Amino acid sequence: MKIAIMGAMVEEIEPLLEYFKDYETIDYAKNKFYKIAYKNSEIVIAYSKIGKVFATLTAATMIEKFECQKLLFSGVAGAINPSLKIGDLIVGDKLCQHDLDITAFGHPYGYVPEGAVCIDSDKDLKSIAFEVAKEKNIELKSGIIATGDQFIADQKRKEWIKGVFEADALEMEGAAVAVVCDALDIPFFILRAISDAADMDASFDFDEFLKSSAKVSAEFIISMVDKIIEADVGNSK
Ligand code: 3QA
Repeated sequence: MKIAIMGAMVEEIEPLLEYFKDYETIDYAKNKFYKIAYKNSEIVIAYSKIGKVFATLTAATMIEKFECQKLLFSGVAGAINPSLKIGDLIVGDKLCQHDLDITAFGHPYGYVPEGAVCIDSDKDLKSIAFEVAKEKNIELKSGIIATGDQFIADQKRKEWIKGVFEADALEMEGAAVAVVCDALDIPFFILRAISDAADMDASFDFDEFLKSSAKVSAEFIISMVDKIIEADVGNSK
């Protein structure tokens, strides 16, 4: 099986590369892809760079060029739900684009014709995540993640996103990955550890907690990989 693990920023994949160590580096599409032979499988790791466009390019490349059959995203997020504190983990049940707006034509926020406001992530990968959380006694929350090409450091914008999308956390790539994987029929999983509260202190907190929260997320993803491979034993490659 071929599994893609994606982040947006280098800090989000560094703990993965440190863990897997032996990788082949492939330059493609002005980016680097790190290929690892692991057990009977292959893992491809990359960070896309920030935002929906780069995330779309990288997710599509992972699937179309590197032939990945499942995609896991690991990274950090801003919290909307007040129960989420810095370092807490959230799985994206549903992903939506908070900055997609053709409401002038009477459509809801986040919607364009032939698209959907929200895209569901893969149930099987989610249940593996909750198994891991249970075994390791890690608290894992799940909820709606709102994606947009904006770093949110503003209480008002955050409240707006919460009100319109009922979102629990926000970031800048998840929904783009969801659109690609949904279109290409690739099971995907979006995991984020909270780095800030998307309010006026967001940029300070972000700088301080990016690395530590990215590590929390990456470590959780690592503990999912073996189970994903085991669960797929029936499938060749
Ligand atoms: C932020 C990163 C982007 O990939 C989305 C982190 C955490 N808190 C957020 C918030 N609003 C939106 N997204 C997030 N990621 C990139 S800007 C900082 C770049 O530093 C999730 C996320 N409040 C560059 C140094 O010059």
